[in-house]
Amino acid sequence: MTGSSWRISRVDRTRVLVVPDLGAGGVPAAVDRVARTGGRFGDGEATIGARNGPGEAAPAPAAATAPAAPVGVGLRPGGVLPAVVGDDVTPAVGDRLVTAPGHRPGDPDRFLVAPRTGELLRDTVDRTSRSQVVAANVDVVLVVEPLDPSPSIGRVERLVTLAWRSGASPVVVLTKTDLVHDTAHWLADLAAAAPGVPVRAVSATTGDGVAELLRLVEPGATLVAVGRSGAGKSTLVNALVGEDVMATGERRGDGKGRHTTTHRELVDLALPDGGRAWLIDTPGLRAVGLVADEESVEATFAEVADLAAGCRFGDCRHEREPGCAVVAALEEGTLSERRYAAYRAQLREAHHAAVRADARLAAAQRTDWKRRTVAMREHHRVTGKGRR
Ligand SMILES: Nc1nc2c(ncn2[C@@H]2O[C@H](COP(=O)(O)OP(=O)(O)OP(=O)(O)O)[C@@H](O)[C@H]2O)c(=O)[nH]1
Ligand SMILES: [Mg+2]
Ligand SMILES: [Zn+2]
Repeated sequence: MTGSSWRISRVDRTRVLVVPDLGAGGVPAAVDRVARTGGRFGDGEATIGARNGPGEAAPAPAAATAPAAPVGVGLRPGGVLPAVVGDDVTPAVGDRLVTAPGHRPGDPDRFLVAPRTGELLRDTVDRTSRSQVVAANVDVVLVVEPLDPSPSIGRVERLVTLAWRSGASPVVVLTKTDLVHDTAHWLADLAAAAPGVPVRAVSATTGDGVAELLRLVEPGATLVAVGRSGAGKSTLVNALVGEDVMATGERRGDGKGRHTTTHRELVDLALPDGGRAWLIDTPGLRAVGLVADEESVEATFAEVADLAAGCRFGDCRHEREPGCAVVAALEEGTLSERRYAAYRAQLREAHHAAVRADARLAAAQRTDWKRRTVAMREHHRVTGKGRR
């Protein structure tokens, strides 16, 4: 007998809402194996998937199963849940929870967070705290950017880097094609700003391009929509799902105003071929603080990284070094000044983020050391040791 697998669909202050998981094939997932150690099964390992153990009956296809109502699971003090492996974790939307065989719903201690395959991170405004997990276990990041008002190529480049960093694949989705005349040139510009990344244009109003986008989705996949407020993320989620599952905002000409979506939410997505997938809607990002590394920046600027391979010096900074292939391309005009500047800016930011992360780590270690020193003094006071 196996336990079951769940996904976190929403995180509230004191609890998370969980829904039954769909495995790799988009069918309900069971926990293949949970190794028990002593009375707790937190020390062992769990593998999760739609695959069945030997001799087990195949689960019913998800298409035949109505999406079950979410179940509330209380959080532990500090807003954490126990993990399958290691310390308690702060849960994120998209996290997989596993339950042991014989689990009774409503028994919170029986839910354990499975190891994440990836995290979509954003930098927090408060730079002393760590970066925030926007979503966990994501396969595809939909970088949603409106065609009206005009797209910001820089914002798309930053979100694409964020996506690469998460271990997921980005897809750029240009929304509101019904409001503009010329989509073709934007499609070309954005394709050049994200080499190797699919770029699609849709209108949720007319339904244009929605079916084509849906066809890209693989059964069992987890998608997350990110982008500025008013980009049309929730409207796109509703168009893909074919039902108004998320509230959408009033359109304002200036694109400003209050954020409509205020929480992250995972919804069930029925695919045309009968499979199912997951879709996470998120609140609009005010500014995109890059939590990036050099590799994810170089994935976004793949053509610049290719050029850099031709520089005379391996540690070329592409400034004034002789034999620099990047500067040569700039002079020839095959690389644009804008693209070059954006590449340099992202690299700089990735470097600063790394330095900040190191500083945070050092600060955390100092705090821990202080705590232990205080605890040690307390101990001495109580036992009288070392106080003569
Ligand atoms: N004409 C047109 N309007 C659209 C389209 N998609 C979205 N909108 C409008 O744009 C406005 C913002 O859409 P939302 O889906 O709420 O935007 P959002 O990205 O979810 O915004 P936040 O939740 O604040 O982050 C709404 O008034 C939508 O009706 C589209 O394809 N065409
Ligand atoms: Mg929204
Ligand atoms: Zn160079």
